[in-house]
Amino acid sequence: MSKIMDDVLEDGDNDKSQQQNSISKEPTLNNNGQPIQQHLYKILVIGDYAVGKTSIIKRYCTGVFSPNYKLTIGVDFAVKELVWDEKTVVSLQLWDIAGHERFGTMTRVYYKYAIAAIIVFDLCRPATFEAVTKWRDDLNSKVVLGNQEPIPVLLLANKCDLKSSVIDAEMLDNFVRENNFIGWFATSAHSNINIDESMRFLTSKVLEVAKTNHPPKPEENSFQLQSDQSTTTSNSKQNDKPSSNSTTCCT
Ligand SMILES: Nc1nc2c(ncn2[C@@H]2O[C@H](COP(=O)(O)OP(=O)(O)OP(=O)(O)O)[C@@H](O)[C@H]2O)c(=O)[nH]1
Ligand SMILES: [Mg+2]
Repeated sequence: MSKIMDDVLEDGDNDKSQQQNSISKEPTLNNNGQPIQQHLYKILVIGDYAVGKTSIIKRYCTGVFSPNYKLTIGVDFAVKELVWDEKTVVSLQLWDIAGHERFGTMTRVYYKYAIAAIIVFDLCRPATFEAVTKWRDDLNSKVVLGNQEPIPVLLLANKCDLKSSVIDAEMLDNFVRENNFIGWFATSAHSNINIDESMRFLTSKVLEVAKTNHPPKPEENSFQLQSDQSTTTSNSKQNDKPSSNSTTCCT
């Protein structure tokens, strides 16, 4: 078991669960001699099995897509480092929670310290959309921001590359509004549609939340991740260009 899981499990259910995991590391200086703030945020990626959570994370972090389905067991991690602007570097810890975990007892432990979440469904499997509210309710019952508000959640309608996918934009607009999601994107991990765009949008919301939500001190909430998924760095301005066949989004 990884060190992070040891730490999380040891921590149990104490009141630190109210804290978020935005930390600032030692400031370094940019080329203009200005301090660079480095932030670390824990983001959950949840939704039914086989909707494409792992594929989205892999596409975002490594640029790779695999057509083979290898189900996630328990939880996996990946970290993406974004040069947000000349004074800000953001590391997103993406927690890839197995779809089979919804009824598992571990989700409360996995959700701790998260500052935001992504719920993914499969545009070709209506049942996975019906499960979205259940994932959302489960999330809200297990993690909240420091001010007791729900954490921001983005909805991803994945596999929009498939001919059998059905996108009802008006319905999704209404759904996210009524259910308090921060927005939705039609995505394809396969064809790299709206992956960078959706993550960038989520990051902007996370930065807003972190500003107003009194992030805890680093020593209270510092994680070391150990995962088979590599950490990657990108410059948000360079790498978050719209995909060539960008499709619907609503924020
Ligand atoms: N066509 C298409 N296939 C996709 C897309 N995203 C994922 N897949 C395929 O869908 C299957 C499931 O993808 P995963 O990423 O493993 O799904 P998951 O949500 O992580 O599943 P669990 O780990 O079981 O919770 C795999 O065969 C992927 O290749 C997509 O955008 N388009
Ligand atoms: Mg998976």
